[in-house]
Amino acid sequence: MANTDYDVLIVGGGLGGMYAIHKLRGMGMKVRAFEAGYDVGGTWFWNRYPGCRCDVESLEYSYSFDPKLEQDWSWEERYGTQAQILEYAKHVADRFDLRKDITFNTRVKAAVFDDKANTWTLTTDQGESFTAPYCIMAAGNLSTPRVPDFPGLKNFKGKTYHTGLWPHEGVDFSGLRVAVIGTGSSGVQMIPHIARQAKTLTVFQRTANFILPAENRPMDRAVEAKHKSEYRDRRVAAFDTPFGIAGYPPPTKSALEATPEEREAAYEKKWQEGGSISFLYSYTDLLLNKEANDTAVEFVHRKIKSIVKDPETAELLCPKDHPIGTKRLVLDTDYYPVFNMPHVKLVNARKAPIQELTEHGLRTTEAEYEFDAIVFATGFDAMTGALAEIDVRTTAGNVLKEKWAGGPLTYLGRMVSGFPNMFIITGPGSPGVKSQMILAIEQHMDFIAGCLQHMQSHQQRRVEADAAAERDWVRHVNEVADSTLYPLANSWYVGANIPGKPRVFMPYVGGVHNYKKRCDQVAANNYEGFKLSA
Ligand code: N01
Repeated sequence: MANTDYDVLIVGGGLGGMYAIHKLRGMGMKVRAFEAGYDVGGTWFWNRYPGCRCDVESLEYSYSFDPKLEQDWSWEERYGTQAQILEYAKHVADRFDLRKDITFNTRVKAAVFDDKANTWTLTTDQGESFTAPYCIMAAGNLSTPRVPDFPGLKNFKGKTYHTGLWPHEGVDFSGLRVAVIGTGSSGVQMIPHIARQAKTLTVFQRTANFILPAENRPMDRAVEAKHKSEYRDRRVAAFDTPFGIAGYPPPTKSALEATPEEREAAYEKKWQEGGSISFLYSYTDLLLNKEANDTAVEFVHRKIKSIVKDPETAELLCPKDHPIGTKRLVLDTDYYPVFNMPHVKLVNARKAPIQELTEHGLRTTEAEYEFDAIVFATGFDAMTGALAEIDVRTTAGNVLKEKWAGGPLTYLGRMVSGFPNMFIITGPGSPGVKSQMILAIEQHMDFIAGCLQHMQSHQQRRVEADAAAERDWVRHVNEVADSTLYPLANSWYVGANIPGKPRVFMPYVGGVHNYKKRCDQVAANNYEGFKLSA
């Protein structure tokens, strides 16, 4: 028998699910969330690899819904560590008593909409079922860790790890011969820490990434006090920016209008400041014009070559196959200097792909290596992976896996036509992953809450994205992406890291400012593009 005590069921107890609980409870709704981990925190609960921290500054990366929470919490560093962000999530859970509405250690396996009753029934891996009128997917965009399907995976006798499933007791690599496969954000953050412990470290790089200095440092309390005194205005101003982060004056000039000397000075200043938004804000057209972008690429190549002493390694570390900023920029502390350490080696896994894992290590097309431990920093089945693991369907015969077989289709990243009463937080087709994620979570959830309130006051019980509105939105998302350089990169934004995944540009890169305006308009026009009915 399904438990029918609830108004809304929520998948996920990360930062999205947590805010959903708080918001809906405030509207008098009965909610239940399901979380696979044993506590809150989502991404920050699972990704405990050494060096893990956020690449958005800690004063920005936090909830805005409670001004007192903003004032009471204090961050230790310019960029929050995984440990402190997890502490923050736990603090929020305690402060707002969120855990009482979360069932932990539980995965949702199936979600079925009853087209006649207008209810969702969620079935968990614990064999329980829950039924409610609405369902909110807050399952995360980078929550399905992926280890490539290397032959021989089971044969390896040493230890294997994935950054997204890191052991909670930590790992001591002292004295070990370690391999790291992958040089995205996770690999780059972790590699300097492992290099400090391991006997030898071999990094398998398939694609060189653009890596900028984070310039992390302990929190300057004067900066923090000023920021806190301006929080309300800054939170509002953030919605007027492309990435949902205020405080960076937008560029006014094309890179091609500047002289080489001016460009050099501008890029150098940004390099010293640290951070990715600041660097991309050097000029107006870095993400729009290849020639403009090339000027920044050339600057970063020179930087790499000035840090890494071995010319062959330095050359290999210079990204050449995608424009800067079209894959998620990586922020580092001590990454490039690692390759000057005698016990660290970089292997070109593009020229010599990994063929198989062996009993004692791995074999590429060129050589065989022996390791005590292999770390997969190989990323996630991004944006659609978490929902693909749930059997989402309706009694009218719609199956989400089938609908999304050619890539995700959504209206505003919020709903999928044919799947009434199911909302997604920071879904594909929204700027979520291209923005300050917590701001996105709050904006999406506030929109959903507004919609539910509207429905309540109009005695409506069913809401669904209109198929034509969905088609138009997907077209718009693609047009915007195609007007930028983003599609030129083989990134997880297009699913390129998952063999066989359809190549579709998934996030909306028109900016938080444009997206927010559009959502506000939709709400003001009685949820235009959504079909609401009794
Ligand atoms: O994953 P990735 P990630 N052989 O997909 C390589 C967020 N995040 O966990 O590029 C060899 O970026 C793959 O190579 P290629 C952030 O949004 C944020 O690092 O596909 N290599 C790539 O180098 C980030 O973008 C933070 O050619 C293989 C790597 O594995 C997102 O999470 C910190 C391979 C995967 O990189 C994902 O980052 C961490 C193979 N068979 C993560 N298969 C911060 O806030 C894959 N690779 C700082």
